[in-house]
Amino acid sequence: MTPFEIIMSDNNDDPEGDTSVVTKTKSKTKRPPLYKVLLLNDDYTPMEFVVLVLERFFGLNHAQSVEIMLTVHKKGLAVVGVFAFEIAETKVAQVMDFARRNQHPLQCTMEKE
Ligand code: TYC
Repeated sequence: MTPFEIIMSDNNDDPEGDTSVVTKTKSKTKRPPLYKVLLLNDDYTPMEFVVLVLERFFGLNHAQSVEIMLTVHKKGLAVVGVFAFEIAETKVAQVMDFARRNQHPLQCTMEKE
C-alpha cells in the first residue's frame, strides 16, 4: 500500500489554471496483538506457592497476588496479565519451569486477546 497518492490533472476543464486533486490514505500502523496469560487451578499446588509465583513473575504485591490466587482457586482460572507475544511466552515458560522444578502441577497458558 502506498501511503499517499497524488493525482494532478491539467488536461483541462480548467483552462485558467491548475486544479489539483490530492488524496491521502491513512497509513495504518497496526498495533501488535496482545496475549492474556492465564493461571489454572489444580487440587495440589499450595496456595502460598501460587502467591509466590504471582509476586515473582508478575510483579504483583502480596495483596493482589492473594486475590488473584483465590480467584483461580474459586473460579478455575484467571487472567494474570496481558502482554505482547514474546513477553507472554516468557512468563508462561518461567512459571511452568518454576512449577516443574518444585514438583507442582501448576499450569499457566496464554491466549490471544
Ligand atoms: N486449589 C489449590 C489448593 O487448594 C490452590 C491453587 C490456586 C492452585 C491457584 C493453583 O492456580 C492455582 N491448594
